[in-house]
Amino acid sequence: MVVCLENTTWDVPENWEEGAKADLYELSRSTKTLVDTLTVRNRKLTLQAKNTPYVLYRQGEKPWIAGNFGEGTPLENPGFDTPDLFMWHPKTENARVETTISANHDPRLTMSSYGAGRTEISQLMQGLHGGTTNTVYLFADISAGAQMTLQVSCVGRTYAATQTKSGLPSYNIVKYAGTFYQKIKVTFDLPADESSAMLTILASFDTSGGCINLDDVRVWENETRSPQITDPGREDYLLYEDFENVEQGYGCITPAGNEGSAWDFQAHIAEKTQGQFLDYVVDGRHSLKIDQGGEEPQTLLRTYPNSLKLKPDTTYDIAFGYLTGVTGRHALRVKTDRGNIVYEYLFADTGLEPGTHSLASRFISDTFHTDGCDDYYLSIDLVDGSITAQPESPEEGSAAERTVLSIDNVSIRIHTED
Ligand SMILES: [Ca+2]
Ligand SMILES: [Ca+2]
Repeated sequence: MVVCLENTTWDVPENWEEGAKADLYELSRSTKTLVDTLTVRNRKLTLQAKNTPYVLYRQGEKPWIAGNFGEGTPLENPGFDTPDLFMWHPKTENARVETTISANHDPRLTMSSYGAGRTEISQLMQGLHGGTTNTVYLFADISAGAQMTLQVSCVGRTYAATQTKSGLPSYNIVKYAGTFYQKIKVTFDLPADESSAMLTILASFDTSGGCINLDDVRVWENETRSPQITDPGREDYLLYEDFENVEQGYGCITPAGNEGSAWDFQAHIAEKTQGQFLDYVVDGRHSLKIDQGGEEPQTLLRTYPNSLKLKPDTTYDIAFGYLTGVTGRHALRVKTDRGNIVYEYLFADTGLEPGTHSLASRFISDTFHTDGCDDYYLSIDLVDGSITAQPESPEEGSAAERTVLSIDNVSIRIHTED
């Protein structure tokens, strides 16, 4: 690509003979347009000034044009790579919807307003598989004064998630580490005879106006079906995660970003497969495994207000399963940033599963009561990084293999007296 500021002469590759022709294409956001054919003179090509990006091909070569964004997925243009938004059917009321370019040169969608207003885009997700559970998610940076709803409608049932500005930087995935982009997701069930569902993204702005930048709308078919907190009979649940069907990230729990990074190299979704010598799965096929996790006491993983919001002065039931080969290194806590800890469980060595090389699983059910705060979160903390699995025991696996923590089946629900 060449940006011409004035008449510019360029040397051509050695295998371009005198008199060879080159097609000059002008570039725009979405296409390349043939505007001239140039001739090699004295091993050089000269372009006329126009302060425009161009690309040159040998005459007759077909230019490669990126297009059909989203091909093979249920959505067209899900990353807003082309400025055309006709496939998203935009509607606006005293607001704007357009594609803009981020500081990292990534096209994204921007919804904005100078005062009270609303806007929405919608697209039919097609080619879905009937009888499956799917998750649609995106990443959005929502300003004060703005509110965003992600909504899926399918055969008379509507699934929705609404969010406002995030007060915490996110370390959910590397691309958005340290920014205020938050993941917003909706999980929905598709009836057996359906292959499509309507996705709508709505933004509304109060009288102060505001702005929402969003990108990377993704649709992901779950491998199995995890219980959802929206399921009938689970109305008391605020959180449930079995890590069996997790889109990009770690589900309801995200890295706390202490090092200013996404920290994802120290946690991952562990999988149990046939023939494994040892595995780190607590229950089912997948669990969240946390490797050694540094030296200093710190919060390694936590929930965010968009995945868990607890009320003051309320009793909750908490349950989780885990395995570890070390006692006193990690804790699960429910707390606030001001150090108000209303629940703490210190993980303890679960020992080996008899007859195997894998650590045994332990399941905990407990109750806690919140006090006057409204910013509680669930966290996995490194309590004492100097504690490792001891003694070194080859027949039980090395200390490093056992200085780990896997968690699973994490749930919080409002306590009811039986
Ligand atoms: Ca994009
Ligand atoms: Ca699991």
